[in-house]
Amino acid sequence: MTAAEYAAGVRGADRTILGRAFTLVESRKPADRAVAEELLQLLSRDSNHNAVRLGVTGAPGVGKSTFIEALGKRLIAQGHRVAVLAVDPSSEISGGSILGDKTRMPELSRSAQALVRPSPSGGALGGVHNRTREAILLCEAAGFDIVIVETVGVGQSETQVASMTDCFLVLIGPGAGDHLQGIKRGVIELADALVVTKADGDSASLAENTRQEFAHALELLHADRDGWQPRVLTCSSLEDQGIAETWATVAEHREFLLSNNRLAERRRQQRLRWFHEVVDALLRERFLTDPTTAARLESLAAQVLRGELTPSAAAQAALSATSQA
Ligand SMILES: Nc1nc2c(ncn2[C@@H]2O[C@H](COP(=O)(O)OP(=O)(O)OP(=O)(O)O)[C@@H](O)[C@H]2O)c(=O)[nH]1
Ligand SMILES: [Mg+2]
Repeated sequence: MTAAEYAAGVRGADRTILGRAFTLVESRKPADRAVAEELLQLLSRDSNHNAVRLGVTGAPGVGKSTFIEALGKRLIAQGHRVAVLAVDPSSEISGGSILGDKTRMPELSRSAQALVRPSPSGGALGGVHNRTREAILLCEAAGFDIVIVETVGVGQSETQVASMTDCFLVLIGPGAGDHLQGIKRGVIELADALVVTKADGDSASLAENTRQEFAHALELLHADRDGWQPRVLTCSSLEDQGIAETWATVAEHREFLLSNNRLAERRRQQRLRWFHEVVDALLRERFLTDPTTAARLESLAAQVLRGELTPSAAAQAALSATSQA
């Protein structure tokens, strides 16, 4: 299939072609990459980039998928088309998947107005480059007006997801305030809103306490991003409480970003970061896949192990050997 044929299918929201387009942009084969770049170039020229790009992160089991299912159902009932991309950083770390079938969002997965897709992260070389941004563009071109990126709080994945979305939600469990120090400060600083999950049954009052603790902690942090004061809410995805309020906060945040062109500026900066990340990934790829480099790295590593060279001297030697090549 040519890039133009892919583009037509994606624009027409043809599920089969859309699925193949996702596979295409994830492919590492040089021939696929060429078609993928042409496709992305075609789509970026004309497609609708006004979709709400929402990032959702939180510790394993905090309730991300259940929350997205509840929110997504509400949004499609209002006439939206919702795409969910689940980034699995464990594929980078373990080579396997810890999300497994836990990305299940049964109703959204069945709905014609929604799309749920796992998005691989990292690569064979352990690089940070993934194809989630490309997947977001495909979803937008296919007419999804809300794109939700779910990631579990492992490794660098939250920072990456925050750098490709307009609004970043951090979900926290009831009682998480007891280990406030244990929650990565950097992640809290990225949050446009914190949502305490499972505010129901026996956990309802604990969730409210946690909300207050985090609201207080945010005040102390003076954590505002471009003048936006992050909100702290509670929700119960099982009882459909606080979901509408959370969406109202996302909408309010969007209005805020649209005023003074902040959304456009944020996306400009994201495109620049994207460019630098790809340059970085390509350099690594080119360097590490070169066969002579591989042999050279192996012998330098042996010298480091024997204590004959310091790690940094060996690294310098590895790089200077390539630049001479
Ligand atoms: N009581 C209660 N339980 C919930 C709620 N939301 C999720 N859960 C439960 O919490 C568990 C984990 O929910 P998930 O939605 O799979 O959590 P997750 O954050 O997506 O998990 P990972 O993808 O594995 O990181 C499940 O047993 C859910 O039923 C809620 O609002 N109230
Ligand atoms: Mg999940």
